[in-house]
Amino acid sequence: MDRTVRSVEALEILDSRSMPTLAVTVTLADGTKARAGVPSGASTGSREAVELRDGDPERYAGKGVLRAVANVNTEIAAALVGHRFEDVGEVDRRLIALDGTPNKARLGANAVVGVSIAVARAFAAARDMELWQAIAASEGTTPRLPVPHFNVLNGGKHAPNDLDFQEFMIAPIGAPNFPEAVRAGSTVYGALRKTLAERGYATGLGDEGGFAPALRRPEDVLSLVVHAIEAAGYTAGRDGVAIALDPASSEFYRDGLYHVDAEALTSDDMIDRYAAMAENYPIWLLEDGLAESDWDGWERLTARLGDRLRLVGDDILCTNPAIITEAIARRAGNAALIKVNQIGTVSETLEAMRICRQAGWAQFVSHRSGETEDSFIADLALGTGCGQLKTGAPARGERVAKYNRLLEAAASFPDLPYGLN
Ligand code: 2PG
Ligand code: MG
Repeated sequence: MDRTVRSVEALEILDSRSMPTLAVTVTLADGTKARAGVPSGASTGSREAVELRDGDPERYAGKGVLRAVANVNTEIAAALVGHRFEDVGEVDRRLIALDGTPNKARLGANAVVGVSIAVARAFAAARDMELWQAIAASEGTTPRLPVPHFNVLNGGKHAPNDLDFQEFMIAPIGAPNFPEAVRAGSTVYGALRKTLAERGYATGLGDEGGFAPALRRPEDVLSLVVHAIEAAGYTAGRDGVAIALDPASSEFYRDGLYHVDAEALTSDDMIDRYAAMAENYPIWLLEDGLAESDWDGWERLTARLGDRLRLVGDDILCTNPAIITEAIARRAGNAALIKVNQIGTVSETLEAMRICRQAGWAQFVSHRSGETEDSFIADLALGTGCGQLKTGAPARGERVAKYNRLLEAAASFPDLPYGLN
């Protein structure tokens, strides 16, 4: 195969929230063509790589991405076209150097990540490999179908209700295989819809496809989700379907206090509250339980609950290898959320995951609340064998695109193992 780049082209498309984003197409000299759609978050970490938006109030309320598109079609294309590259890492290093900032603010992380993903896909296709196979080959990892974490109830910035916690996920850890995990997710989702309707709650959806009823207390939601799991015929817990939470607490942390349902709580109050929740409900994972700036709180949370719960850092870590290294040293959490656009290139994402693996930290591959039909993260989770993926409800095209990609892999490669790692 010839890894010479023939063309790199971007255009402005829409994401699942009706906001502009980029589609990038990369063509290699041998004619191989690959495309990428760029995701976009709403509850973003302050140290994330920077999305470039036009700021022109006349178009999409300033959210247009024509400058990022132009950066791909001019500067980035000029730096890549006609050049032959060894691997995605070499392309990514070229992009990082061309950008010249520590957070991809000049060219835009949305421009850079679209090119990086399209290149990774093109290089795999040119080798006649599935993308996940190419990732596994480059990382020396064993592919594994991840436990899907379906976000069935939305709050926070992802829904117009008064629920402060952002995500209530169901994780069929006990399912015998990936297709059965998807069936469990869909069945519990249906049971939850019925439960909500029976109790007079609306069943409209939030940004990630979960229901967005007018509930406020996180414990009330947990009771409903447990009820739905059991009504669907599953065991609530790690043997069957467990619960994972992403409160996205940076969003309700103000002046050193966590504002949850009209209460103002200290870090230690929050830790007590989580300990009680873990006691009373089958919760196995807590993401962003404390805020991105509350490092001392994270250390205490980990000392208290790290043996019982997977404590995943999202906003606090931003998929950033340097910050993850610091958190490992400080024992702040025991797992990292992995979002490609938070750091901005495929190879830096793989580096973040490598650092976690070496430290015995789990990695939780994630979508963004604004998505396209791009299914890169399904291949990333499968190829690295990290064992867990969250990509929203078992509903809506941009969410099921990822689950369906894994159903196809499970059908084509029946020997792939399934489950947590
Ligand atoms: C999160 C994500 C994805 P957003 O907080 O984990 O669920 O949300 O993309 O809005 O940052
Ligand atoms: Mg999060």
